[in-house]
Amino acid sequence: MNAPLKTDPFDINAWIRQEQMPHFLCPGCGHGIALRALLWAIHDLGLDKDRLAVVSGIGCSGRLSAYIDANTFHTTHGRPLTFATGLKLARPDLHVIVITGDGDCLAIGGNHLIHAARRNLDITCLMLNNEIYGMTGGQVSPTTSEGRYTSTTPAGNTEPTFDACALVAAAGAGFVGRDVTAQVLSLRDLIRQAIAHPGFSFVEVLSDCTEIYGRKNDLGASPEMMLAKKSAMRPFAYRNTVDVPFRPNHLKTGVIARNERPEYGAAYRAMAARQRGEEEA
Ligand SMILES: Cc1ncc(C[n+]2csc(CCOP(=O)(O)OP(=O)(O)O)c2C)c(N)n1
Ligand code: SF4
Repeated sequence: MNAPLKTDPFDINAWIRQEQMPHFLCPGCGHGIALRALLWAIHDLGLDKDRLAVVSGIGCSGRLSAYIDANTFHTTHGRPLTFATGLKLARPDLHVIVITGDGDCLAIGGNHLIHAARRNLDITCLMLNNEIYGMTGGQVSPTTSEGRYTSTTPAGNTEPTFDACALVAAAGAGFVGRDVTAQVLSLRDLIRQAIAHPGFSFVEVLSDCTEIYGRKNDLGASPEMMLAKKSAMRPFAYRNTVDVPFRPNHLKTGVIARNERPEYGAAYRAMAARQRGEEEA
């Protein structure tokens, strides 16, 4: 996708289903900022609403697809990548974007994530990492930081966290990046690059669940939570280096990995054409 970026101003209302307002997010929830960054990136790339499909799972993050004025599919918990895979294979002309949470994507849906990355089908996956199951009352997730309190770790989490970007890069994803909601412009630019990448692209958005995670851990209000993450970042692009754990205080952001590999849909269609005897001489 090499078309020039649009220069007219971004108006979020042009991309929001007004009849779905007011939204259900708690005040200060980072997911709203992530939605803005995504829609801004979509605007800048000049995507056609009729050719855009947004697929989400279940969670506060999963709810976001309902607000987007395009083709949207609010699917089942942990399975948005499977729905998106079928959709993209059947309709390669669509831009398919998945919105998922850390629970949706890495716990119940972890297996699907690994195989989506391995196949390298041209889908963009936006994982909103707020370190908790927000929607269901604050249970521990695979990205909950060690020591943090959740409703299922009342004495503090003792499990190590998943580095989702390292996992997805190792599985072969074409494009992997991470950014934080405190930096909406660089997050927008990263999402733009991810959508433009012809292969499986994965963006981890460091989001905040102010109402449950923030309160349980006495982390302050939304601005304090965002600034704490921002101050723990190393804000420059890392290329193919996923060697250092990103916590504590080592939040790598920007483009983390690129793997130039064949895109699965094109390879699949070429194989199907050969089977039909349409192979080139
Ligand atoms: C098969 C299935 N198991 C469990 C649930 C309950 N459930 C709904 S959302 C959710 C967790 C959501 O957490 P996350 O994906 O991190 O999203 P967040 O709400 O934090 O944005 C769970 C366990 C479900 N809906 N379906
Ligand atoms: S419960 Fe947490 S993740 Fe869900 S809307 Fe509220 S602040 Fe956001």
